[in-house]
This record gives sequence, structure tokens and C-alpha cells, in this order.
Amino acid sequence: MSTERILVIGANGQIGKVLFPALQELWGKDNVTAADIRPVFDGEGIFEVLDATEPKAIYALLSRHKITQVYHLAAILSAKAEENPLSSWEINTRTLLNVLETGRECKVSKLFIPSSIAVFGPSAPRTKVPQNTFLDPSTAYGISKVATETWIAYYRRKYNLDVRSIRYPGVLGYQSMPGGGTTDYAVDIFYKAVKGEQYTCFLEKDTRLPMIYMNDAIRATLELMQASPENLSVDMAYNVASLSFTPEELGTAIRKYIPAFQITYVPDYRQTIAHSWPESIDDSVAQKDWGWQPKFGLDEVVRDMLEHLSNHS
Ligand code: VAH
Repeated sequence: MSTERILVIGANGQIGKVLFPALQELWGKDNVTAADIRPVFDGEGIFEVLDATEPKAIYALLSRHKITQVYHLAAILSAKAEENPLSSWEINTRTLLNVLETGRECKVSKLFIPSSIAVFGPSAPRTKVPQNTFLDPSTAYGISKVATETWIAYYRRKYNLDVRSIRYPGVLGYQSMPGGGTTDYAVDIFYKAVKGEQYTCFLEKDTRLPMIYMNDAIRATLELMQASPENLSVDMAYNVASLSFTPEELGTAIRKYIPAFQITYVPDYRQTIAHSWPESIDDSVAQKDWGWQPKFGLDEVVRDMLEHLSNHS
């Protein structure tokens, strides 16, 4: 019988929807609680409606369920955040501080709060961005994620709170429709391809971005959270890399399975966001500290996405 009691905040989100059952598998269904501000939950298990901008609500939930680990995934992503920069800053940082402070007060043993490659800006190298580099993001989302990482390091150093984080690349998976992310073109394209439709991409064809398949993103998260604390040398968030591709390369890979698939390019404001991010990431520190190794390359991603979406279209 596990003594670990897990809370997933943002369980209705792109990553939360997949991480929740993976944590149930690891810790037992009765030991994992899903929480989200949206009251509709299509997962199976313990669910609570939670507004993470309310610290008392988080405190009550941590106490009621005797939570020992928190995965805080709720955030406004890049494209949506650019439409409402100030309210996204308020939501992303308010919920962050509420989770850190209530986690400290309730003596939670471990917390996971994701960051993103959106923390990198024009001062970072365009390729193989190192773990330690100057962070000058040009998006509201990236600014909130630099603040996230800085607060994580503060709580680790000042309170010895075991908070861990990963700079997720663009995450793609078949489990949910695209959300408010700039990299979500790489999800939407598959939904169109399996319906025999052409895809109009909001990025230029040669926009290369670091990406990660959902299976690898979830495994990286669980492996980091199970790593021995003494092996972890990073107080902010770990660079994690998997694959990098352009919309044109993705379209070509899809055509291997759907020869008639066509993609056209009509860049919008999200091109500016994508262009501010690097093309590839150096994750040698994650490899050294906790043995990170990706498994899904572009062909495996395309095959798995089409297999799952074709069965459900
Ligand atoms: C977004 N999917 O597009 C997120 C991610 C690197 C981008 O953080 O906003």
C-alpha cells in the first residue's frame, strides 16, 4: 500500500490528461487525485474542481487528501498568453506561488512544475542551447516561465523544498485537441491529415522547433521525479531534448502514410513567437544527472499519431 498521495493540478490539460493515468499506474488509482478548474473530467478516478488562484482551496485539498506529491500543470500557453499578456502573467505566477507556498506549508515531499523552451530568447544560441544560458524570452508565457524557474530555485534553496522542473519542448500527442500553444500546429496537422483534409500551417515551412512526443514527455517527467535527489545538480529546470523538425519535414513524413496530404503556409503572429525560440536543445546535463534518453523519432511519432487518430476519426 503506497504511502505516496499524488495531486495533478490541470488534469484536463494536454499533459495532465496523460500524466494522470500514468501516475495512477505507478501509485495506484486510489492514491492519485485529479484537479482542474473545469468541472468536466473524462478520466477515471478521484477528481476535484480546483481554482489554483485560491491558496485556501489548494491548502484544503492538500490537507483533505493528505497529498505528498504535487504535479502543477495548469498554465496559459504561449499563443493564448500573447492575446492576454497581463492576465496570463497573473494566472501563471499566482497559481505557481500558491502551489509552492501551500506545498511548503503542508510539507509536501516533492513537486513538479514544468517550464518550457519558451524561456529562451534572442540571447540564447539558435542550436544546441546549453543548460545554462542567458534567459531573455520575448513572450509573456516565456517571461512567466523564467519567473517560475527562478521561484522554484528560491524555494529549493531557501526552504529545501524538493521542486523539480523540465523545460518541455513542444509536446505533441493524440490524446487531446490542440490548445493555445504555438507548437500545437504539430498536433492539429494530424487531425486534418486523418480526415483527408489539407492543413493550413500558421508557421513558415522552415520553422524548426524542438519537440517531444507525449510518451517521452511523460517518461521524462516520471524519471526525473524518481531520480535520487543527490544526483540532481539543477535548481531551475532541466533542458530536455527529443527531436526537432520543421512543418515541411512533418508534412513530408505524413505523406509517407497519406500520399495525398497537402500543407500550405499562412504565417500569423505565432511565427514571431516560434522564431524567438531555438531550433535544438543540449540536454547533456539531464542525460548525466538522471539518465534521460528519448525514444521517439519523427517516423515513430508520425506512425503512432496516425495509428491512434485513424482509429478514432
Ligand atoms: C506552447 N506547447 O506552444 C507550448 C510550449 C515550447 C512551447 O511551451 O506554448
